[in-house]
Amino acid sequence: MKPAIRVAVTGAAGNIGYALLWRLASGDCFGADQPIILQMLEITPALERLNGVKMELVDSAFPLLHDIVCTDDANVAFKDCSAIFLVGSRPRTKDMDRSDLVAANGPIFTGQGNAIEKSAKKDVKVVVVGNPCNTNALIAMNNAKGLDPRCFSAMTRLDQNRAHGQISEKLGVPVAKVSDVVIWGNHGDTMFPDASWAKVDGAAVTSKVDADWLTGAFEPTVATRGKAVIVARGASSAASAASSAVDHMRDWWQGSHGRMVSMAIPSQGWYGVPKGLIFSFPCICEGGDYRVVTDLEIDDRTREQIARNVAALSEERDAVANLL
Ligand code: NAX
Repeated sequence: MKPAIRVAVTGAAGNIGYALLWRLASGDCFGADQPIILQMLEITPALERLNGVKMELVDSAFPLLHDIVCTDDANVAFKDCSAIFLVGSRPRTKDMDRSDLVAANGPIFTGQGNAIEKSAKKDVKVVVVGNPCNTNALIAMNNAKGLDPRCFSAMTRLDQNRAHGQISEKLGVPVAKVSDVVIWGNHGDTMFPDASWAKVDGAAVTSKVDADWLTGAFEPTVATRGKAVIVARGASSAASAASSAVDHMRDWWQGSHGRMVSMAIPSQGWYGVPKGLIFSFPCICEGGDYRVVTDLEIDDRTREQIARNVAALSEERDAVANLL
């Protein structure tokens, strides 16, 4: 058995946390031979709820779960961590627009960025789930300047999984046969699900569906799926978000086996995206690292969609300039 690694989850007493922790503890993310120590962070008023979550984890008797830490101190939560899921943030309420959300959550991620730099392992892998996740990751990364920026990422995997799910339903094939939809940009209204390179059982998806379906149904359905889930369920996506966070980290940790996976990561200028923006690109994961697939020949429409996302993310970045 390998030595246990430390894994932190923030907002661990929340809805996504409740689905995520069990998947981590069961070995779905880091492997069936990799024990973990879960280090769970919450705000002080939620510590009692967090203790209830810990009790249930203990009661689940996971062989791979070697210890559990509950804390309201980010430095304790991130101490010696190899992987961190930044889920906790203030949810958007009806009276808030996106800029209010950015303003409310920004300060959380300055403190957590500092604490990650101070306390986590130098090669830690961080995925930000809490919204607005691209900009929250940008803030955390900029407040941990002693770490490699490649330690930081934000989650667009739920958007990619939603896209694969739509194609699977449309073509009546198991979702495992669908691959390589690319999510470009922001996990937000401008996000662009691009099926140009998507495959179903090795064949191009574009050869199996009408172009009109892609632009008229697929793209808007994927882009508005979060809202549709809220309307139908009366609550925001939680289990699917947790599952996608596991997919994101699992592939980064264990490799994506040649499949393109979408990860929002600090741009190095790929596809004309300004350096440093946290932007979703097609990536291939291998050997505990990712590389961006940089040679896709994109058309004018995709170029426009990328530019829209650059504009939206640049605006968010400017709104938090004082936190960077
Ligand atoms: P919940 O409100 O159920 O849970 C959030 C938890 O975070 C709460 O327990 C709260 O006490 C805690 N928290 C707040 N501030 C904290 C801080 N400073 N440190 C530690 N913990 C803190 O929300 P949940 O449904 O779990 O969603 C969490 C976040 O994920 C939200 O920001 C949500 O918008 C975002 N999502 C992101 C998605 C993505 O694809 N990137 C999709 C799902 C989800 O909407």
